[in-house]
Amino acid sequence: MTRKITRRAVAYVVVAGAVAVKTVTAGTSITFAIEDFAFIPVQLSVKAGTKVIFVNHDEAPHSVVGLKSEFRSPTLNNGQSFAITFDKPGEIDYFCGQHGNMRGKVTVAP
Ligand SMILES: [Cu+2]
Repeated sequence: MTRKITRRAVAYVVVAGAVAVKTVTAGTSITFAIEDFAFIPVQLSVKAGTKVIFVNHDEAPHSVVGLKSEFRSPTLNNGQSFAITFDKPGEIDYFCGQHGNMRGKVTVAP
């Protein structure tokens, strides 16, 4: 007897250790948490045109800065958010302006 498995999800999350990769479809938005001095998920693959919203859940202030100065958020205090739409395909590494060891990466697919 065979069993057919149908996957209908348009978004999926793969968690391997501390790395979570999330893929979302175009024209949508996705919210990221900044929590315990980390970006969650730390890696993201999106279709071009996806809006990404970063929300700081920590008491400490954080920010989101493109490694090659692609973008820079203002300082985000607890509960504040920053939204950016990724239109151009490519890989964007980013970090926290207050804590340089906080890193994340977005891959933008065409
Ligand atoms: Cu930070």
